[in-house]
Amino acid sequence: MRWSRRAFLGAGITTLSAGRLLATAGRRDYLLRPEPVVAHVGGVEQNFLGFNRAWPGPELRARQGDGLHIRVENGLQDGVSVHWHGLRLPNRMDGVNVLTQDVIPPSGALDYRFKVLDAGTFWCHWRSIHPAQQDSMPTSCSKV
Ligand SMILES: [Cu+2]
Repeated sequence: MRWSRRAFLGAGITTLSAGRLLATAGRRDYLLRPEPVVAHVGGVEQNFLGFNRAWPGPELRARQGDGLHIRVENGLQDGVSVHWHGLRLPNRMDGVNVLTQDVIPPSGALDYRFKVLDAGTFWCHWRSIHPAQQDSMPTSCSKV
């Protein structure tokens, strides 16, 4: 099922703020918007690949056994996907563009849905269709 923004909100899920946890027992819903971010690290202004206007990106929390639903809205001018590191999840949700999924086109969205099988701290990052952009800017996103 493809979710439009209207349908997503109409389903009774209210976005409190971008990237903030929307609590429902046994299910965690998040909204991520990949975007370039300028941040200061060690007093130096640098370009990063962030989420929701932040670097590092928001912490996504879930309990082992929870279902995670992460809607990714692409506001970039390029296709994008989100790659999850260390999480056991369906291959089609792994976010390696072209290899395990198609990119999310500009202005498009994709719902990543998977069950959290493992406890721990993991990270994710967005992948652009332009490898040079990925290589030049650190990315972030985390889940505990
Ligand atoms: Cu990766």
